[in-house]
Amino acid sequence: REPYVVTSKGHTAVAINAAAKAGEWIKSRQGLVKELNTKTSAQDLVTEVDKGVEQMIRRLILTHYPDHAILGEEGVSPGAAAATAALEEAREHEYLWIVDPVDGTTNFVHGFPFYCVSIALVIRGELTVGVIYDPIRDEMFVAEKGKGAYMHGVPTAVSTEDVFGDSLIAMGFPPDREFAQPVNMAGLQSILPQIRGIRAGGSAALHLAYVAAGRVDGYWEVGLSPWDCAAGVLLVLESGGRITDTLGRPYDIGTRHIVASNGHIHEYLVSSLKNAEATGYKL
Ligand code: 2AM
Ligand code: CA
Ligand code: CA
Ligand code: CA
Repeated sequence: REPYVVTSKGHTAVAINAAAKAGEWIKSRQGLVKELNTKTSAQDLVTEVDKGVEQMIRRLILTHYPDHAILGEEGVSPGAAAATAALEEAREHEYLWIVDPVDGTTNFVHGFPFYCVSIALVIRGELTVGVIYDPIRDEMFVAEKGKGAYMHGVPTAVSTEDVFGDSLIAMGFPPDREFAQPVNMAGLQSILPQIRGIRAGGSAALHLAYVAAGRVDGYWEVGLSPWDCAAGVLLVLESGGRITDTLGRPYDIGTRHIVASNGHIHEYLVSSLKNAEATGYKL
């Protein structure tokens, strides 16, 4: 395929260019990681690539918009509490960029080719731009509030599937096992028997992009942070889909437990998760 050509302007162009440059760098470093460290647990990984790429994206954004705020995963202390506190501070800013330099670090480390760069812009509390770039497939997903969502200039649309039994659903297993594992096991037990299949690729952002593009019919995951979801949420909404938390309540930038779908099968997912022995977690 031809390289992605930036036809957008302003904020969106800056986000696309940053995601493209970051993605190229990440791909060039696959298999060459020098510093592999852990954060909250042995499953929660970070490399010099995550940190370096985040710095690069910061520089690119600040070159254009020196007074904008940037909330990036690797600029925040590990763990859910620190993420929530950082968001509370960050959301005061009029222009807030939310950056996940590598979404799918475990995949990147293992050479499993399913990871992406995720960049969102929130203006006065409203999700305005969302860009997700998959450097392996060279797929650039772009959403602009009120203007739709595109992949390489072609509009993306959620699937039209309205039969839960014929649905392909994605989910995620975040590394915080103590918290997420009981929820995931119960959710899986409730949902898998009702549907066509489950996929768990290990990148929250890319799964959201796949809901937007109609490649899966729905997706759920608990224990996420703003940088995992923000860009993908706008992609899904601008592609005609629906986003709530796992109890069916409206999405907010601080929502950690997320359900995304084409809209048609949304209630099946939410009610299955409610029915699961999955209600022990705090929203
Ligand atoms: P990451 O690769 O950017 O860290 C996998 O199910 C998803 O969970 C990925 O999107 C991954 O993002 C995210 N994730 C990674 N560490 C996490 C953590 N400590 N808590 C919650 N989610 C995490
Ligand atoms: Ca991480
Ligand atoms: Ca992430
Ligand atoms: Ca990350």
